[in-house]
Amino acid sequence: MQKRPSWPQVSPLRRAPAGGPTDGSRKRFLLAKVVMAGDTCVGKTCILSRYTEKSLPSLISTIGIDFKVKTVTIDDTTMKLQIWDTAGQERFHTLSVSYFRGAQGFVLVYDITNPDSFKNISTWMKDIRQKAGDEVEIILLGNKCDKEHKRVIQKEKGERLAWEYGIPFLETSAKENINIDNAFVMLAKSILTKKYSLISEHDVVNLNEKKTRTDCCKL
Ligand SMILES: Nc1nc2c(ncn2[C@@H]2O[C@H](COP(=O)(O)OP(=O)(O)OP(=O)(O)O)[C@@H](O)[C@H]2O)c(=O)[nH]1
Ligand SMILES: [Mg+2]
Repeated sequence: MQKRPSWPQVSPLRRAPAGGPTDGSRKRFLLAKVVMAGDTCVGKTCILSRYTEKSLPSLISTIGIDFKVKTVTIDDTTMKLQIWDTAGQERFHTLSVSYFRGAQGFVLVYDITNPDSFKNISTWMKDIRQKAGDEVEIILLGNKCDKEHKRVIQKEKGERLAWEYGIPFLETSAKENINIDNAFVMLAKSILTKKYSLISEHDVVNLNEKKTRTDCCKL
């Protein structure tokens, strides 16, 4: 049986460097859990690999689960994205959705040349809502936009579906490196914006906590 990987050795609580910045500004560090979701073969692993390693992986369908860590800086906040790459094959479905819990963001992918992968987006959305709640940030990606000659899902259909769900949408190509960085930066910004109220004044943030001030902070 496939052994679950352990969580990466990064604490959800991150502190600004000792002494802090000398210009009076406060640097912030956040850790966010992001999950790649969507049918098998839509290109989740290729998208993640293109983003984190600037290359495509040797081609093998994901077995079980894997993760990568990528740091992204947005304004004065450094975000460490812990990105989980789930397997889209039906036989891994239970395992894959079990990793949805506790995520702050999802990259939900279909393949513009595969109508079933587009149809199944509604099922993935239900899984996300059920396991991760209504407050998570999601971006919808129509991948393989380099394969225009094989396109069956028009861009407008993807845009309309995303609009119905109230989430952002991009067409991407992991192969041609189109909109890959954009997608993750957009998602990271949405996570940051949503959680912004938790951050003010503090340089220690746990995105999973409802409050950031503890009793020891009271005068
Ligand atoms: N033309 C083209 N092919 C792509 C692109 N992204 C992925 N592929 C191809 O699609 C196939 C599946 O890619 P994967 O990244 O393994 O798909 P996956 O969604 O991770 O699949 P599972 O791990 O089984 O869930 C591979 O043959 C890739 O080369 C893309 O942007 N354009
Ligand atoms: Mg994969």
